Amino acid sequence: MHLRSILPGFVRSSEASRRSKTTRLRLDSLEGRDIPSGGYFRIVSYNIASSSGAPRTGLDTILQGISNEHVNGRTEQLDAIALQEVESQATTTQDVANLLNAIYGAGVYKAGTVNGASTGSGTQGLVYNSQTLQLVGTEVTIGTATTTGQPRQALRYKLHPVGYPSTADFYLYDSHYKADSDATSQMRRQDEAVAIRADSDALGNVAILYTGDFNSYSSSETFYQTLLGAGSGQANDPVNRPGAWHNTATFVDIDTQAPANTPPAPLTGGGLDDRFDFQLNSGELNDHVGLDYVAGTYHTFGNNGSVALNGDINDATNTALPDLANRTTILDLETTVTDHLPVVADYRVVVPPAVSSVQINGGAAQRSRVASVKVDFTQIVSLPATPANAFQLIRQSDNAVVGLTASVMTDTATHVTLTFTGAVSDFGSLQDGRYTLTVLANLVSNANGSLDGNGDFTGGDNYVLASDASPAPPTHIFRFFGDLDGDGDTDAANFLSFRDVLLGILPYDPALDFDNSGSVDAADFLQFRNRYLLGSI
Ligand SMILES: [Ca+2]
Ligand SMILES: [Ca+2]
Ligand SMILES: [Ca+2]
Ligand SMILES: [Ca+2]
Repeated sequence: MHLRSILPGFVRSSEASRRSKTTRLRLDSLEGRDIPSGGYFRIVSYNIASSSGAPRTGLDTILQGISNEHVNGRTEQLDAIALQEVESQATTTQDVANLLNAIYGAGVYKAGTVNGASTGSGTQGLVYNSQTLQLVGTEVTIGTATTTGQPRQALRYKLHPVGYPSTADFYLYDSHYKADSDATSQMRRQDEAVAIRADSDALGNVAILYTGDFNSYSSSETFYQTLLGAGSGQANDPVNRPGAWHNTATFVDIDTQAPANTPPAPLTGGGLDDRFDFQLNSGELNDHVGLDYVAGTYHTFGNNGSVALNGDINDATNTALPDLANRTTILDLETTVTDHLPVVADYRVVVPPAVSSVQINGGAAQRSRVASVKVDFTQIVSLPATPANAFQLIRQSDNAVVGLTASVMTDTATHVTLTFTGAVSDFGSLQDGRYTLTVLANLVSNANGSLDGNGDFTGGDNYVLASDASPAPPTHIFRFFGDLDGDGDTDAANFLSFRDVLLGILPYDPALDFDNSGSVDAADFLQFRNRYLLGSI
């Protein structure tokens, strides 16, 4: 039939609007979430025995090796180094930052500023990657340095992972406990542990790392048990192998001192027989929220247990660091740079799953027939047995609930395509109207937590996409039959397109096939006319 016989005077054509029918593709996506790469942090505790000044030659090669080592399959440029036995922050600690900056770029690594009081062997210090960590607030000294009690003040830092909310912040204590195994020295270690726990318990339930040279001989020592004692600052030992560590073959794989039998003076020799160096953590580093310890990553750099008790770390039997081309250079340097080995562990900010994008109609601009909504998640997620139950699509004008069918596709993340059935749909399309999509946080989760709907890195809140009342630009979910260009109206330009399809000038367009019959015909035209006369939603 001829169009004009259906509705004389209907045609309001112009060549300009005719040209405007160009098909466009549009991806309706959320604003990008600025997630720093990986969210991983590699932290080292290292006594560099340099309290008289500059670090010894080769420390930079060891630190670079720590960054280059694959741990759980990942390399990670060092994020923080808790140093012991530095002269001062302005000298030795800054020297270490400078060594790293010579490798990784000027200004990348920064040093702390506060020196702890000391009765000998210098103070501790912190070097951190300023691109990944910020030092927050004041650096705090803990305890009093005396010749009868705690010999050196501990240092406490608060660090903020760059790009993440403050819920990922953590505290780092850096200690150099009293050395030696006699009863008095043990009591002096306990003095420091008591001071640290008084301070850390007062912080409340926060993420804490207790790092340093603990000079410990056995897990039964009072000071170690004080650190592991109940309370909000309670420490966990990721190694969790209690026993008499000193000079015991079964613990050689976790020993950190001394890496050489006959090192250059004044370094301590005697070979590998002590577990002196630690990174203990609080429960908040194991709670799947904010920053967490990455299980299985805690290790002594260069020691995988292949060196015999009291051996040298560069012994020919050592099989550690197989992925490093300069492994023998590094193992040699570990016998001359200092008399301790670095203790390394990886941490990561736990990012709960979120919605990365929503595609309406596969990204097509048209809102004439809206037959699918695809929800892309940032990660693989668990959904209910009936996945559609995790989604709600509601028409705003009357709160009518759309019947949903969900088809789930999984690759490196979960993708759910929703299609429509029931009373609020017409032949597989949403009915006319504006809609609100909700993804229910309590039904979408994985090991990183439940859905983070608003993208603030804290899970447990629904994702809500409510179509704007005004259609320009129409990035949200609405349907108005005939709106082939998705601008919220069915207007003259849309009519020209419809007419050309109806007359066969343009090929069949399923977006204009109201009843999904396979043809665009008079029945579809009547539906089109109704919307054209209304104009817009
Ligand atoms: Ca945590
Ligand atoms: Ca959230
Ligand atoms: Ca339109
Ligand atoms: Ca039809």
